[in-house]
Amino acid sequence: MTTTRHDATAGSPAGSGHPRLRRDTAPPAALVLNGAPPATGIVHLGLGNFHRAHLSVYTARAVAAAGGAWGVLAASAGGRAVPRAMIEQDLLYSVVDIAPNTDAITVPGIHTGVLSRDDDPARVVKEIAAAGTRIVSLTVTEAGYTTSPRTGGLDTDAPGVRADLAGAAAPVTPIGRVARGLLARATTHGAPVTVLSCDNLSDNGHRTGRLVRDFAEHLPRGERNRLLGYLDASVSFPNSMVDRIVPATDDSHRAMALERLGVHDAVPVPAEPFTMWVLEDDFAGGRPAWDQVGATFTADVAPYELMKLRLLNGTHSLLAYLGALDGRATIPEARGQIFVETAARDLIEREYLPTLTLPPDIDADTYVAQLFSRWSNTVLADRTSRVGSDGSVKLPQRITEPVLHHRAAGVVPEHICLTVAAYLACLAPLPGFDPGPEARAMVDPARERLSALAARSTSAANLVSAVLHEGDIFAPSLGEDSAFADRIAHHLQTIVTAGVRAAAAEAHIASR
Ligand code: CS2
Repeated sequence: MTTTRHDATAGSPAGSGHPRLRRDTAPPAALVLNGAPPATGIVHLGLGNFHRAHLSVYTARAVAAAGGAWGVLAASAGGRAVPRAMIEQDLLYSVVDIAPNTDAITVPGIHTGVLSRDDDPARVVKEIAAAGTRIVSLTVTEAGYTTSPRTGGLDTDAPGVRADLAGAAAPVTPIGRVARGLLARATTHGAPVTVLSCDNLSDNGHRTGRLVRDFAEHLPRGERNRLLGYLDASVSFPNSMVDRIVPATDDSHRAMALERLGVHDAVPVPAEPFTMWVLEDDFAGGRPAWDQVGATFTADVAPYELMKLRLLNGTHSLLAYLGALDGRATIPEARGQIFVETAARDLIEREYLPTLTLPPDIDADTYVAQLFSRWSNTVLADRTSRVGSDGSVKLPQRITEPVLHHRAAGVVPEHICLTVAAYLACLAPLPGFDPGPEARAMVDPARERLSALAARSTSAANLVSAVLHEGDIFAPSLGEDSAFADRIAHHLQTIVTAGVRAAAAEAHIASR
């Protein structure tokens, strides 16, 4: 991928001739932690841009404010370029706030190590098992949880899960790594630890706990009992809601970082200034003072999670697919089309809000107005192809419960059906239909499967039925509902024959 080439440490156009970002070249005003980071207390899985702009920033600020041995050692699930560049930069990188009239830049300085594919694959298990580790956090995306859409539990048919269960010394799946790391803790010292999911899954902490337990259940009896006993006694899985829009890095962000820092950062992270984190305060091994630096602790995270998953993420999917089909490369361009804005407002007001009980401190109008303004950030230019990627694992999180809610009342949620239809138009184009370059740029673990289903489908109705029954994407309960399937097929057919604007106009009228 081109990003890999541009992420490489050498030869980046923005950096030529400038000193690199390091501890002794970082401008003190940007550096959150001035000294070396504290000892590792957090082992983090997933070194993507979201982690680098969220947990890392909160943790650096919390340690700067209140201390604590909460350095972060992060294992990359992706390419080698980011870990390599961070190593060349004393484990530093910058977070570039991007919005009109902002020139803030932050260098969190909290990492104590980064692991990449080149490192000993057993190392991450050892790090999770280290006595100093008190939190294992995850940003591995929805796809990283190896969940079966049929059962909602661990997908024990997935090849990676099977290999990890078979006792590979170096597990590859995030759940395998966490489970084997916890088993090693149980076997060696048994000190308490928290597993903290920071991904957009409903009930993310408890769900992660369930997946780790499923893994334990499939281990040989001795290991199974040891791990289950340790999970019961000493491991917590708090829920958390995470929020910050963080696009992928390109050369324009390197140029901005250079301008603001005065030194060259090969791997800066662009991010909107907005940031939010709501957590359950259930940390078996203690935690950084995140509460002192803007995170909210509450006994019930669910209302925040569901609000964010539906209003932000669910609507984001609609913006991405309608926008891509209309030839819009970015979310602000998509959101700027009146037909897209109308569909997004209908979806929020008529289909998502009625399924929610908002948290007591949130005013719906204010929250929604803020979303539209965040989606209008033209300088951030978040891409429709980023948000539209991995729909097969994102959409079930965003739409399943709302669909069941409306179907129980005999209502067909038009704009959720439109979202699914637009997703299928992008990822499973029927023979002869070209969804355009933005749709083609979307990546999805189900792309091949969906293309095969599309290739043998003779109509939109045929394809929708195949996806709902054999696609292994949506919960079986959605496949049994013919009214839901018919409406998706209707919108898909309209998109293919008359275009996405016509389909959105129909959805608008039908939902009145
Ligand atoms: C987006 C999220 O990728 C997506 O589907 O909806 O990455 C979104 O930008 C973040 O959840 C914002 O917190």
